[in-house]
Amino acid sequence: MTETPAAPVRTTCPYCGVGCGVLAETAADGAVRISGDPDHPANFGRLCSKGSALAETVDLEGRLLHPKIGGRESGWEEALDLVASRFSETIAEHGPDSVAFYVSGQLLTEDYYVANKLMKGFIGSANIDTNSRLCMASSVAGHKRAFGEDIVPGTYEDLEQADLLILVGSNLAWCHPVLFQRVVAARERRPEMRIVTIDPRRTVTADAADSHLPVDADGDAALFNGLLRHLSETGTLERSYIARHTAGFDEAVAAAAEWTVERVAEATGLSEGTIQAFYAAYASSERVVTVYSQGVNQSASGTDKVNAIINCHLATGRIGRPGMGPFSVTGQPNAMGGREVGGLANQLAAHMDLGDPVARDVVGGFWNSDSLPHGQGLKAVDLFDAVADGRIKALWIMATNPADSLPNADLVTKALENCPFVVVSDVIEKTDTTLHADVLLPATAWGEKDGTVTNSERRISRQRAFLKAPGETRADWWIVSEIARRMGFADAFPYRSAVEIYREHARLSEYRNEGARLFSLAAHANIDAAEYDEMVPFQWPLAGAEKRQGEKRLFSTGGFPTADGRARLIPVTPPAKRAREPGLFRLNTGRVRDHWHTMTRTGKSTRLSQHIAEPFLEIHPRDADALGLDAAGLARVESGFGTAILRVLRSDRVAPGTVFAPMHWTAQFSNAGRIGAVIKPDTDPVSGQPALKGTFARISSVIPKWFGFAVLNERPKDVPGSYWALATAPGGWRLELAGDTNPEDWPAYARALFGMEAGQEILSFLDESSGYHRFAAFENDRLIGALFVGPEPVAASRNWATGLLEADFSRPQDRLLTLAGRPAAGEVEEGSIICSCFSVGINRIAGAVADGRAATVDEIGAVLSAGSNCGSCRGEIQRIIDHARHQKTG
Ligand SMILES: Nc1nc2c(c(=O)[nH]1)N[C@H]1C(S)=C(S)[C@@H](COP(=O)(O)OP(=O)(O)OC[C@H]3O[C@@H](n4cnc5c(=O)[nH]c(N)nc54)[C@H](O)[C@@H]3O)O[C@H]1N2
Ligand SMILES: Nc1nc2c(c(=O)[nH]1)N[C@H]1C(S)=C(S)[C@@H](COP(=O)(O)OP(=O)(O)OC[C@H]3O[C@@H](n4cnc5c(=O)[nH]c(N)nc54)[C@H](O)[C@@H]3O)O[C@H]1N2
Ligand code: SF4
Ligand SMILES: [Mo]
Repeated sequence: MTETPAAPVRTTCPYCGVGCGVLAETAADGAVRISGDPDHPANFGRLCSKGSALAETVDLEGRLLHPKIGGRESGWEEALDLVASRFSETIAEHGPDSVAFYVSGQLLTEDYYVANKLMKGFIGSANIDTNSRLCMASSVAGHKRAFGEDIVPGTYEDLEQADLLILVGSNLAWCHPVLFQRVVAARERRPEMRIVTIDPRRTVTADAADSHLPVDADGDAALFNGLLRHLSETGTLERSYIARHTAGFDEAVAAAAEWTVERVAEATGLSEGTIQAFYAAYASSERVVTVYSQGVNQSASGTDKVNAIINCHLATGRIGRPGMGPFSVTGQPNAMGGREVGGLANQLAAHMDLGDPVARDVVGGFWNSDSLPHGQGLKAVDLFDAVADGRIKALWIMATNPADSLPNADLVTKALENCPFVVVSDVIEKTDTTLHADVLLPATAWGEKDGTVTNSERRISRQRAFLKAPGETRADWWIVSEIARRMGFADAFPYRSAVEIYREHARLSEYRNEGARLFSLAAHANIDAAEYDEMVPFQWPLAGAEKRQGEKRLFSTGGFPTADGRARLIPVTPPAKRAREPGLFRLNTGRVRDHWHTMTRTGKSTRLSQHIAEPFLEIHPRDADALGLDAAGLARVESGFGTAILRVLRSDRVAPGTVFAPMHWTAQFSNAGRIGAVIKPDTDPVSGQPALKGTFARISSVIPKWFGFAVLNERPKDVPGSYWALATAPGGWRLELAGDTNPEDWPAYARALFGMEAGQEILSFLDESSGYHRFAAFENDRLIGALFVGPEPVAASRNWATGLLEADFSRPQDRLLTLAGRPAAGEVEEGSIICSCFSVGINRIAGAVADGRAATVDEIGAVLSAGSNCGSCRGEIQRIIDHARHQKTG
């Protein structure tokens, strides 16, 4: 690693698939400054709340810095030798299919390429699957059925140029915020543009849209089948495109024939008028883009939903032209790169398929190996079943946290416990998955590693290191290559730098590729280290000079990578609607604005942890009343697979009979918030993607003896109680608590929680008759901890209380005030934080509207700064303004 460079380093955000360019500067004292790269074509300088807070996540707190065997630091030699020999022995004894890799769309392309090459090319098994199975598998399968290859035909500009932008199962405002801001800005420039969201839940994205279709869960295939019928009945078809560039039109229309508006209304719960208006808008807008994400993919009918959407674009020829096309937005920063190297268990490499004997011959020839497996490997859910039942005897997990993110996550945890040999490569020492590892391998993290990633629009960008690799951390590709060498495959894994791997990947993309595969990086087949260092973001295909180069859009004039050059329309049979069973709720899961997946990185940022600090269950007030769930009470969610306990959030943004819970909370942050434990492991029959949004669960009220809230200057070692949820806060931690039994000695409980010695001085206010108790302890004019307890959910102001952690307590009278549970008269109580860049809470925003200082989002920005930096909260600010206005007039 070279000296830390002084000039800003151009790199790419490690979070979502928008793939924003980032400028990273490191000051002499090591402080990191992050800003958006104005020259990057994904974001033109913008960053969302997560991207803006990246500097807060690069510290070494909690990092895995040394290889460990059974918890003991072992050094690299011993760890690598052990992993290689255990894998080799297991294969020798039980065959290649007794081992597996489970990898991730958060690996860089170079890391991913070598992992895939080792398993499929040399170990000779296809048992490598990736968390993309949980994320993009249905889109991959749908693309392949329609186009012959896994290709997103369009570009981000299309979303800006569309007259009708349809968002299906996508909470773009929170999950792809910079792309969403580009869309909103485009609509401001072109008011004729319309945004429609299709989501059972009224999201912040739906608030910003021109219309929201609150479709019943999994009504999507019926809705788009009905659209195809409507388009064909009304003659809104592009006959010449259908005739010249597609096959299967008649069959698809025949399958859609029965989907009259009345039937669609039944299947979707939408009114006939709403459906007709949507169909009419689609028919009359030439420029239509349909964006889809996890509400489409993570479903037992996911692949069919994808094809039902694509069918309508093919039938109207609205594909590959400006402002037109189906558009699958990818989740992870390198979901696309992983697909390009073939990381899924049914793929091979460079967009070739394992099932294709020619492809096996091509890739086997290129890798100089005759060990390539013939059949597909196990897909994620099946793979962990095979770990659980002992078929897989050695497992290596890289850059993913399956103990939380897979469905039936308690079974996954058990499988890891029982597996004879588990290796985990991660950047964080303690996760719910690393806890079960026999060997831990420390990887370099974002900011320390070099390589490439591909975003949703086929754009490849560099991630570049700007920090020294700490401790003994090593690049993921280095770790895999070292193991491969030790397993006897040294010739095939000679890599000393990322560029060598990228070059090989580029060469394979063009090897024996006579245009049959659109994925090509041929122009980079001889890229050298200097060119790789200077690489600017580009879109593939990047075939040779005379061939297809950096095309923004594909397929406007056909040219599909199928045997006959035609796309396929796929007949779709929507799933039968499941009748509601009494007592069962449909559990929908997904994301919140400021957290990333299992929170190993965003959970470090106090700014990001303020927006939503606790796992919650969003439930309609009518259902909540029927179940006796009070606001801010606790609810138990049970499915027969597992249980979670979550804070009740009463809200009419979810439909009666349905509930929503975030996917992010793990056992590291809450004792009962792991929603993955509750999820039924149903999968899409075509793609194998789990239906993570459709488990039926029972909900009941949890009535503890006491509720508590605490702020602490240090992370508590052990939290006694039946419920807890922990989040970082400025100057320390905040902790939500509940218990089924009252501690015998409350002051002793508080001391233990604060990490104090028995008998150390503690301020307390005890009211045995009411059960309301308060405690605070200080050291050197600083608060160590404050605890508020009561028989009902604690009303103490959270922001005021967390603010105490950084306050000066040199005056004794201030110490007593901490027991009040709220700010002194005259101080503003923020309420929950909306703008995480400037820590502005809901009460201050509503206050500025109420007293007439601001009436628009921009005016709020002018008076309070809120929403004026990254802009991720602008939708929520608009909602607060609308609500405040409504209250004034109503
Ligand atoms: N803040 C944040 N952003 C992220 C991530 C993150 O962890 N945090 N993760 C990234 C990743 S990996 C991914 S994959 C993306 C995911 O991005 P999105 O797919 O936008 O996010 P989700 O919240 O998983 O789900 C989207 C919506 O699908 C809806 N939905 C559920 N069932 C149905 C249905 O049957 N039909 C329809 N039409 N909609 C339905 C849900 O109500 C939800 O609002 O986000 C990426 N961006
Ligand atoms: N219920 C429910 N479950 C879901 C979803 C849902 O919507 N609902 N969504 C699914 C989707 S779309 C996704 S993508 C998955 C995501 O789920 P996961 O992939 O399990 O989640 P992450 O927290 O992103 O895990 C990444 C891990 O890699 C580590 N890491 C980070 N950088 C590096 C690196 O450079 N090298 C290595 N070796 N490790 C690194 C992190 O510390 C972390 O432990 O969750 C899925 N699970
Ligand atoms: S939208 Fe946000 S999370 Fe996604 S790449 Fe851009 S800055 Fe990162
Ligand atoms: Mo994802």
